[in-house]
Amino acid sequence: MRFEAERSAFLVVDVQNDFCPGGALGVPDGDAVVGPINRLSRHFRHVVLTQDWHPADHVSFATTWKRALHDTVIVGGIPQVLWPEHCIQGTGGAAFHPGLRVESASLILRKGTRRELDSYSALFENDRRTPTGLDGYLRSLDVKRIWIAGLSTDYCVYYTALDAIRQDFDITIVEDAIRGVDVPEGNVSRVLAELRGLGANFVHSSVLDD
Ligand code: VGL
Ligand code: ZN
Repeated sequence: MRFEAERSAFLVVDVQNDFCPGGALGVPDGDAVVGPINRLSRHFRHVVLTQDWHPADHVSFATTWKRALHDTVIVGGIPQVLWPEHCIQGTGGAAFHPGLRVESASLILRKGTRRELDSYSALFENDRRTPTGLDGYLRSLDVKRIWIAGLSTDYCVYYTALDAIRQDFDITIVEDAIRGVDVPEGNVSRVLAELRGLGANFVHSSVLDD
C-alpha cells in the first residue's frame, strides 16, 4: 500500500498498566496490542503516545460520587460514565505497559488531568471543545493522516477517532491493535460500525511489513 510516513502520525492511545489485564480498569486481552503497536511504530516519523492521567479525586471515579460502577452522572451538562479509580497521576497503574516501545515517541500527551472534566479523546476534552493541543501539534507538522491503535476501543480510541475525523484528518484504525471494555455490552461493535460509516479506514498491523 502507498504510505507517506512524513505526513502520517501514529497515535497510540492509553497503553497503560491499568488498562491491561490485572489493572484497575483491565481491558480483556488489552496487552495483546503491544506487539502489533511496536512493530508498526518503526514505520512512522511521528509517534504520539497518550497517557490517561487523573488526579485521585477525579470526576470519572465511582468512588468520588459513591455510586455504582458504570452509572452515568451529569456534570456541567456532560454525561460521565463512572469507572474504578485508574491511571492516578504518578502511579504504576498510570505507567505505560513495560513492553511498549516508548523510545521512538516524539510526544507523550497526558489527558484527563483536570479533576472536573474527563478527556477520552486525545484531541478535545469531554466538553468536545477544550483542546488538548494535539490538533495544533499535528497541524504544525503538516500531518494529514493519523493511524490509531490502543485502549480502549469504545472510549478513548473511539472519541479520538471521532474528533480526528471531525478535524478532517484521514483516519486509519489498526484493527488488531485495539481492544475494548464493551460497556455497555455491544458498545465495541456499535462504535466500530459508526467509525466505518464516517469513513475511517481499517487495516491489519501487517499492512506495512516489508
Ligand atoms: C478510558 C475509561 C476511562 C480509555 C479512559 O482509555 O478508553 N476508558 N478512562
Ligand atoms: Zn480515565
